[in-house]
Amino acid sequence: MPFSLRFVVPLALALAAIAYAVVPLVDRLTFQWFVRDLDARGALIAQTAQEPLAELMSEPRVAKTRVLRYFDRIMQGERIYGLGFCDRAGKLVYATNHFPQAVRCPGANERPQARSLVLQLSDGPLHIWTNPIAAEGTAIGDLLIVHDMSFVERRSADTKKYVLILFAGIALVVALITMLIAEISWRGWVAGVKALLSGETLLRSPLGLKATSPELRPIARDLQALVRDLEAERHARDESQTVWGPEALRRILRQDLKGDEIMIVSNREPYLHVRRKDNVIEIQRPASGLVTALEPVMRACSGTWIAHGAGSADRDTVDENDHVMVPPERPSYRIRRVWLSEEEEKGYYFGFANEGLWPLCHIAHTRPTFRAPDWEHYKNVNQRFADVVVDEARTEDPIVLVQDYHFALLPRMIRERLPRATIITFWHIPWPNPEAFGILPWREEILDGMLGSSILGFHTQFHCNNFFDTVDRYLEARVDRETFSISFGGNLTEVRRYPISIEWPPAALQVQLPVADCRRQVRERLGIAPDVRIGVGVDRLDYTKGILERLAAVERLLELEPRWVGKFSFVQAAAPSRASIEEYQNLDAKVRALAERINKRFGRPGYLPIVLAIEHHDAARVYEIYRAADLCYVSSLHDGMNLVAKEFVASRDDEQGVLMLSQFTGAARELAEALIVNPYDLEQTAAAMHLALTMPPEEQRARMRSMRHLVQEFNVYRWAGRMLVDAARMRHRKRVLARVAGGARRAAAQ
Ligand code: ADQ
Repeated sequence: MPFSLRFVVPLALALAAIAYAVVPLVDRLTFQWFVRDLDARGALIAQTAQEPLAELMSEPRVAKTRVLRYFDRIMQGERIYGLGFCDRAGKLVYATNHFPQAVRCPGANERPQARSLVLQLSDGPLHIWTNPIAAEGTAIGDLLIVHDMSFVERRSADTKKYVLILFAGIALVVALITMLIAEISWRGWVAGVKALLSGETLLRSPLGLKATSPELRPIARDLQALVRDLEAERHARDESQTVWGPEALRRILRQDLKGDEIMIVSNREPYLHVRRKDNVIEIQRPASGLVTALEPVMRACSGTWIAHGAGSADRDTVDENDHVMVPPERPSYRIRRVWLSEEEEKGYYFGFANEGLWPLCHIAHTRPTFRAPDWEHYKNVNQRFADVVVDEARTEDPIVLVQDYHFALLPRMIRERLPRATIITFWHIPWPNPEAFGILPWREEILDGMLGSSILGFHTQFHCNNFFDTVDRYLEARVDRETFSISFGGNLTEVRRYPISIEWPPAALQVQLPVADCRRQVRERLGIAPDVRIGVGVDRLDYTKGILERLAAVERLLELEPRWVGKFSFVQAAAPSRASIEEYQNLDAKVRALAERINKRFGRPGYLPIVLAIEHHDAARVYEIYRAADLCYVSSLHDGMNLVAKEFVASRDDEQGVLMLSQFTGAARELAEALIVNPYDLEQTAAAMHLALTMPPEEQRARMRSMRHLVQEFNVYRWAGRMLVDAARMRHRKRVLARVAGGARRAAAQ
């Protein structure tokens, strides 16, 4: 049955039944009204006729003709059928012409009283009003007033007709209004479900019924809560039972994402082709946690990794579509290289990303520099990458993993071209508070760009909360801290915490010698005597890492505890980074100068308190340094996570060594057994260094064991896996709701 008839047919039947019941009732009522009306008229006529009749009747010889003339006068103008007068003996003594025979006088014994009677005759009903007439207080007879009631029948038939017409009219109007409301409600419902499917209105109402009647909302809420509960339950069960490794990622791809297309966008590529001086092309793999985490995903799904082609031989190794298959030993996925001119790289990467957004997001007291031309480059490069994503996408709804602050605008740009894509953006650095972020001249654009994402990830809940506050402050968006989501411009973004980690077991650990050998080798290489204890710091040479504060803490230790002079050296391995930026050049100079000053002050022949190794080391060498250390100090002034802390823990399979960790790192929220310090507080950090150097081996073991357990369990595969599972959950929910909406639509059309 068509949708609208479902409302109209029962309505019409109900109204017909009511009309059927109402018409006889109306008929009876109108008849009674007329009878009462005629009674009143009869009484009035009788009252008027009382005196003249009494007078006429009191004459000794009543002249019949006078009585009848009087009767005729009464009948004029009134709808009276006949008049008669009965004497007390019950005999009709005077009657007008046509006075019906059937009308009888009251009996002689009846008490004189006014009354009415309806007589049903063959040619219609008659109303008879009998009214006693008195002369000087004595009843002398009864006046009979007969009204023809056939007009009542005619009027009753008319009334029936009008009642039926009225009901038909009401039925029509109600049906039209019902159909109209049903149509509007239905459209609203469909729009609501559609909005839900796009994920937009999760925040507006549970099922996103922004244009829908509120009655449907509880159903929507229940449906959504059910889907969410089932997902959460399965999710929690799966996550706790999973052994997180590359195989777990492959299983998620196979089972949950079932061959969905996956793309990664990052500034850095997972493999660079570099031309050596001897003209041989070499493949380099940047030591980055991100590559470690995402490569198994790419290998398993044969996806596409889009990145800036920065290697000197990158152009020589791609095909005509700028693709190169990797990994070289067993090609299973492709890199799509994006070429940037020197000017573009300067503006987008060094300029806006690293001189603007990087210091903006890190509270390290280095002022950001914002230049309009850099911003233009940033926008253009983001647009270039968006074009490439669209160009590479083989499906309408790929999963796109956007990495880091280089691509804040990209999610929105992709969303505009591929509205059904699942875009997961991960922000690897901190998110500042709204005041700090507010100085960015293009803050709304950056937030808008990021909110094109389906899921936006940060390392800590603190950064998520800062992001919520910032959006709340600067955009007209709906922020829901209960469901951790933001609704903006018709798009819903879930904001989630995904603490990044390292692979477990780390590949670099497989090639390590025993700890004692590592210590010996490092000492030999760096010229540190066997009886000198070793502290290490491993970082990119970046002002956010607190390297100056770290060296100053060593100096303070040597001042406060002179017994460590000659007995403690701090090795600072620092990989040069972003060296074309002035701030980084200054830092390099400052670090070298400070180390030199401390070494001059406390150094002696054969002993340097600070040993600088400012160069890039391969991962095996970094792990060797970790294993040689008595303590590792991570002193970041602000850090999204900090993988060095986790690498140090992972490297110590001997369960020895102490981690000193800045409270301003994301890692400090997970590695509670580290010595958590404020890197700005030199007294405190010097004291912690002393504590670390004197910590009994059992305590070191207990702390290290607990941290190792945590890093093992919360490794980088879990980080990537949780994002993929959330993407799968989101896609699954959309499909379920699409099916529900489709089912409802089909049911309505039947
Ligand atoms: P980074 O700022 O680069 O990362 P971090 O997490 O510490 O900081 O990672 C540094 C990596 O570089 C480590 O893997 C380390 O081994 C390596 N490294 C450091 N010094 C090196 C050297 N001299 N030679 C060779 N390798 C060296 C950003 C954010 C972090 C976040 C990561 C991952 O700033 O907060 O943890 O992304 O999301």
